Amino acid sequence: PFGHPMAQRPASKTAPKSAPGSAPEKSPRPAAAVAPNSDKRARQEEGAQAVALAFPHNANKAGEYGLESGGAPPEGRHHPVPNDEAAASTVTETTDSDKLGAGTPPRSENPNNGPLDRVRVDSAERVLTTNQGLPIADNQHSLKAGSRGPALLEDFILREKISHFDHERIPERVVHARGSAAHGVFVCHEALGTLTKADLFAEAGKETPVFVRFSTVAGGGGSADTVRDTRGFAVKFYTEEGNWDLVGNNMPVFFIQDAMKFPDLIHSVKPEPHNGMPQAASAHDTFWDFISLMPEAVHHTLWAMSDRGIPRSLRMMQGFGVHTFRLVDAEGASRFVKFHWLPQAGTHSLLWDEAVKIAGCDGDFHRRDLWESIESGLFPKWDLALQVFSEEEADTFSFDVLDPTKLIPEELVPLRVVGTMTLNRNPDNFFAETEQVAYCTSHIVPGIDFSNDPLLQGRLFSYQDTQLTRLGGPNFHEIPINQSVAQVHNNQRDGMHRQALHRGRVSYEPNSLGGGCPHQAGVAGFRSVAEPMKEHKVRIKPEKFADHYSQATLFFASQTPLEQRHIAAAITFELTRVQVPAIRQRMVSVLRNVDEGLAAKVADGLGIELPEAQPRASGTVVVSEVAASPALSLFARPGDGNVAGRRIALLAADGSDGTLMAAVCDALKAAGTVPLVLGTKLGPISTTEGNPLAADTTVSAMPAVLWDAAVLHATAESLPALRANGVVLEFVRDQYRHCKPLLLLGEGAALLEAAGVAAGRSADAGIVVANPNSKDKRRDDPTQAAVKQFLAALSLHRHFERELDPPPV
Ligand code: HDE
Repeated sequence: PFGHPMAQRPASKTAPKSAPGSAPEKSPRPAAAVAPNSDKRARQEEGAQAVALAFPHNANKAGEYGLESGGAPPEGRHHPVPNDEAAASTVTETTDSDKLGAGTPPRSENPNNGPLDRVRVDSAERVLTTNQGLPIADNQHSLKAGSRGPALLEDFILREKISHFDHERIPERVVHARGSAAHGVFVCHEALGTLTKADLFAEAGKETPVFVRFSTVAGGGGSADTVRDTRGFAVKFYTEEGNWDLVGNNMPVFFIQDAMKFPDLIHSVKPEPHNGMPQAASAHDTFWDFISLMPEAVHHTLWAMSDRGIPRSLRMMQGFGVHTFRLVDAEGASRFVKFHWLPQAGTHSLLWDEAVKIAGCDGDFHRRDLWESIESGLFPKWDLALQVFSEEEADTFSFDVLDPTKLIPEELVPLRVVGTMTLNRNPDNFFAETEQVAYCTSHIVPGIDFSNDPLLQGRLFSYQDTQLTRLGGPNFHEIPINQSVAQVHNNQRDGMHRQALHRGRVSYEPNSLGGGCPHQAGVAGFRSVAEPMKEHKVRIKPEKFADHYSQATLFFASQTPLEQRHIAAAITFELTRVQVPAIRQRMVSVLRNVDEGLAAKVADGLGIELPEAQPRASGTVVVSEVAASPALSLFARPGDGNVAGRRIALLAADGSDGTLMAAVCDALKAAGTVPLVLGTKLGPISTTEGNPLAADTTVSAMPAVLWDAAVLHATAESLPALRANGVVLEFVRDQYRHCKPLLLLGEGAALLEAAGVAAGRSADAGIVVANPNSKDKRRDDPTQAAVKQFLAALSLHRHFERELDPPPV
């Protein structure tokens, strides 16, 4: 009688399907109650007595004591209840109605854990109602004493509507408030049973639904997407054994080593409390004051000041679990692991000048890019890679794997790709899904476990705690986006907004009256790795945590010269914004321990002498195992070079060559890019040859920063007007300055020159010149060849060989 819970579960019932358009079929009602309630009452009492008798004592007790038995908990004792009445809440349970349904629910089922379809609402062909279902006759007027009279308190319809509106907002996330999310699927490539018993890695081809939210950290919910910041990369896997949340970032390390410092860090970067400025920016005194006093933060700070802090697209970011976790196999043996997400589109970034301008003209740049790429079927994909290593290996590293300010160079532990995640569906509703999703690092599944990283340990408390305020109570797991697809059965009850109607009278364990259910799973359930501990209870860090610089040095040394220049420029910019000279000075003294060249460059930009280097917390200078790790450069992962979805501006003005433009446009479309005609105003553009062109948008509405590349086309007829238009010249200058591919058609080169790009400069591989003579009748072939070359240049993303500081335009 004490079988496995799965054995007792009936085959799940599917709701009867009704033909589209027809009224939903009613579920069959049971025949009228055959016995009077007194018979049922008797059966309930008999059943309760029988099931209680099956538990003469608590057979699990003996297994609760002593280390050995405590390590392998017994499965909870359980027994089937003899009849429906025995576990019923009420003997009138089978009374049915449109509201109650057909009586007893399927035994052992929690109907909340179904697909989201059960809560999706479509109001087509429906009248407007109040929240109580009352049809509303008039949605235009409040109830008044006469057409010119005062509104009446009686107007419950107005009050319900306004009152709901008044409470539409919930507290935004204290960090990561600004985010964008999508649904998708994770597919496992190979069975990983030898490493982990996690259900989502059980077999090749296994699919697990996911919901992924990307975010910035510092800004409020309405802040711009392209600010310099770390990006959140949070993945909720809806596995068959419960939800697993991998709540990571787009950088593999973090600012601090202990959760105790997180509120300090966040208070320092948030708008300063006296004047509420600046929004979504670290370029201010309090941030750098804190960072320069916390040398362990310098490694992450370099990542944030690198181009990783201004990604081109959420689709083009790596993701990292940051902390060391554990993989646990069926025997309970565990290995350490770091999680990595590798974007198939490669890692690409914006330029700072571009990021700043985009923030002004499209604050939703990343959100829009993610939405549009999914809507157009260009589904973003990431490979999941693992770095798996033993505790013995970990002991040999120069750093502590529990220190979240350290990464594991791929030279020490290579990446192993184990699956692919595809984001293929935008949410139905931003608030219900993206805003209400609640990620918690404590949402874990059997086969994965935590390490003792002190930052992770603090997070295990924080996320659950923050949802209580943000989502209004302890039942946030019942919000549809947060519900697991695995069955949820426990004895937690009540609280704000409880959805589930728990049947029966048992809400405690052990019990005999519910047949012992829900019962503990024993070794089949989640068990923490039994790690031996014999330590003092202390507030202290391990010694290896005291090395704050070796990996910052490694990171900087692993960047290309271009990336190093960008890091120096970003730090110089941010410190220039800092008002207190001593803070600038202190930060440069930190940088001296990272890289003398970097410190000197920043000091020069700030116009200060090099200060003394900071004293080190560790007596010895730790040197990283590897002098440079090329994988740490953004250029290490150019991606698959796919140009599909890239936005290309075709600059046109009265007098353009319509035939040529149409041919180029067709060729670009054939490659999957999105070419649009960019005019100086909307409306038809007359052409010298071919049909008039219709401008899709204008240079003022969509400035250069919103395009991946441009086709600069001019004819003798159109050139004078284009050359005389400052907005057009600014467009051309920015395209050039931001190192984007340019296709010069006809007199395009003259336009480039008018924008201030000297002829000699326009020779890099990103500037493709075609068809210098627009009267050349054999131009088709050269044009097609040029388009091909232009697309190849586009697949490289940017042409940084052009970049100079200060820029020539
Ligand atoms: Fe978070 N973090 N965090 N964090 N974090 C939150 O949780 C916190 C840390 C990260 O899209 C909050 O639900 C503490 C590291 C992401 O909804 C909060 C500490 C990493 C998201 C919180 C950290 C992250 C959050 C705010 C140090 C990368 C957005 C709202 C001990 C590995 C998730 C919320 C989403 C959100 C606390 C450090 C990533 C307050 C205390 C390290 C991606 O609970």
